[in-house]
Amino acid sequence: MNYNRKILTLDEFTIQQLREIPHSTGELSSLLRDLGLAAKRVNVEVNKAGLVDILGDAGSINVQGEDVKKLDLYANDQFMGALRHGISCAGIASEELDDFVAFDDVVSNQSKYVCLFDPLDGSGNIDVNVSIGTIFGVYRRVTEKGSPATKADFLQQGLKQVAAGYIVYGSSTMLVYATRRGVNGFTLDPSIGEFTMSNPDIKCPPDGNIYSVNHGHFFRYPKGVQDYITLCQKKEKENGGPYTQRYIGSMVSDVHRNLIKGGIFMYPGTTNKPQGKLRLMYECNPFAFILEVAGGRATDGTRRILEIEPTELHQRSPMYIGSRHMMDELEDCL
Ligand code: P6P
Repeated sequence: MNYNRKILTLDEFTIQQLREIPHSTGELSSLLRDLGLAAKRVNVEVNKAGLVDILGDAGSINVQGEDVKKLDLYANDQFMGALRHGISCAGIASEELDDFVAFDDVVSNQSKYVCLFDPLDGSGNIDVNVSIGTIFGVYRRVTEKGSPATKADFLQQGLKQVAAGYIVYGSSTMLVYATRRGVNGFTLDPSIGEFTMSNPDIKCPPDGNIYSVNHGHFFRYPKGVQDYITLCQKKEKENGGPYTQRYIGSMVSDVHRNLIKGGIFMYPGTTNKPQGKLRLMYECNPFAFILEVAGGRATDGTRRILEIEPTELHQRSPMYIGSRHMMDELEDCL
């Protein structure tokens, strides 16, 4: 009997999950709550980003006499700080930091997990009020507990993720995360300051008619990609209606929309950048994990994203991700 539990908050949900898994230590639930706390703090700053210009640009002193930080760095500090002061994370790697950070204190060295994240992806869109997001992936450390985390704990295949998710700071602020048990979405309710469940058990529609790609690079894409884009422009879907092109230029928003409605997102390699732009460890792997749990697929054009053996923290990868039937169509062209 759920007493007085009309809408589960993120904390209530993670604790409910914890109760359903015997012998669970609760560390993953605790880590997800830490991420939710950081997300709420970042959300406050993102929502007033437009005002910063009035109060002074990044690097200046605001009316409270505080240093105004670039939002990317502010977000990085919030996520790193929340995880460092929690009980579940031995260290982090971030798009904003050259190398990983092992927290190296008694509690953190006993922690089971490490976290990789892009603290504020698409931050160039802030100035024009376009949605942006945070992307994260969580791995069980592979080195012995009791010692500081090492690079080996971070350079793991995406398959090894125990959880992955994102926060989209958009018309509403949503936190979506996946474990092997499913994908669930939570919307921030400002009236209580909690993420509350809004999209239980998200499944990616097996087909769709939305394709997301930057057409400006068309003539620098591989021929197979050009052929697939042309197919989308010419073909009528069996379920009726043409394809439609939607590209926000913010990966979290584009992939979130396609996850919910069905569709395909492509960031291919080009003649001048064969590995594309997106980062494997904290952009491609988390979304690939989420989409596969939701029934979609994600490849680099030849391999499953989650099977790529990483060699560098910041390595890039071409990325094709979305509804499985659309991914099949793309692969026929590739
Ligand atoms: P382009 C944002 O900078 C980002 O990393 C992703 O969020 C987004 O999908 C991509 O770059 C957009 O890149 O080259 O199309 O502007």
